[in-house]
Amino acid sequence: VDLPEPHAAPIVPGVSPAVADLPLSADDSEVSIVLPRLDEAAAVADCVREALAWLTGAGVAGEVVVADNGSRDGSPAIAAAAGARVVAVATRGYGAAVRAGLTAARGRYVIVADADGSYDLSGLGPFLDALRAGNDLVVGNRFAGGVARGAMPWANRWLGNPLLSGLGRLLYATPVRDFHCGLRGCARVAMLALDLRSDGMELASEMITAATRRGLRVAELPTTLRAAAPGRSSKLRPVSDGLRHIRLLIGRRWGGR
Ligand SMILES: Nc1nc2c(ncn2[C@@H]2O[C@H](COP(=O)(O)OP(=O)(O)OP(=O)(O)O)[C@@H](O)[C@H]2O)c(=O)[nH]1
Ligand SMILES: [Mg+2]
Repeated sequence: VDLPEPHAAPIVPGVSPAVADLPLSADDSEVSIVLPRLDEAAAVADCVREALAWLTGAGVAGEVVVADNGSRDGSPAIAAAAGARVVAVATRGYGAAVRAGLTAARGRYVIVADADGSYDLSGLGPFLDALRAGNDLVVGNRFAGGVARGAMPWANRWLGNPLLSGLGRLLYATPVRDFHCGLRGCARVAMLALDLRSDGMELASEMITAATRRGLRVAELPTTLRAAAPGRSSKLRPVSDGLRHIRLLIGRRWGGR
């Protein structure tokens, strides 16, 4: 749906040119790959290794940061052994973990990905290219890139995501068509300047709505979704998380921050 820009006058201009021009200090990274993670012992080591291998192979100065709030399955130690910097987060929830990861990250750019094995972390080049080109937020689109058989429950694929992403596109002028994609890149200082507040899964929507309202440069990229690692359990609670997304989309359109 193409509607007029809801907030024609950006509250803050996009910061992308300045971000791309900032010099990197010696101990800085260009890219921090942030993995929010709760009890992903089955998958996290492979995710960390895959991300580190991509950094090395692509010749990119970077790090892998795992943001964990209270995993009880030993996955913090597993992630650290695989080479990640593990950040302990006091507040529960996906959003709290991503926000803490953004704060702790040292990279000019941050690429956020689920730590459940569902995203291909060996092919992050297009995300980095899009960020280097000056986009402030680049969100994956799994429907454009391909969803492997069994990787997404039927109700999420055909009901929840289309309804919520459709509502998001109705209310906000955005190129994003997959509001809940867990693979997304951003310019770190631009994202921090948005002062995101969500603690739960609705942070995925808040990143898009806040960036749009502030006039940042937002883009999307096709991305594939693999089946998550066997043996892990989903953290998504479709009904309550869906309602949190709806409340955020509507609340931020007509008021609030
Ligand atoms: N730190 C932290 N991470 C979380 C929390 N909830 C979810 N995560 C992580 O956020 C990512 C997304 O959660 P998933 O359970 O994969 O949610 P989803 O991708 O919407 O649903 P699936 O279809 O089951 O994969 C995973 O890496 C989780 O480990 C949380 O409360 N704290
Ligand atoms: Mg997942």
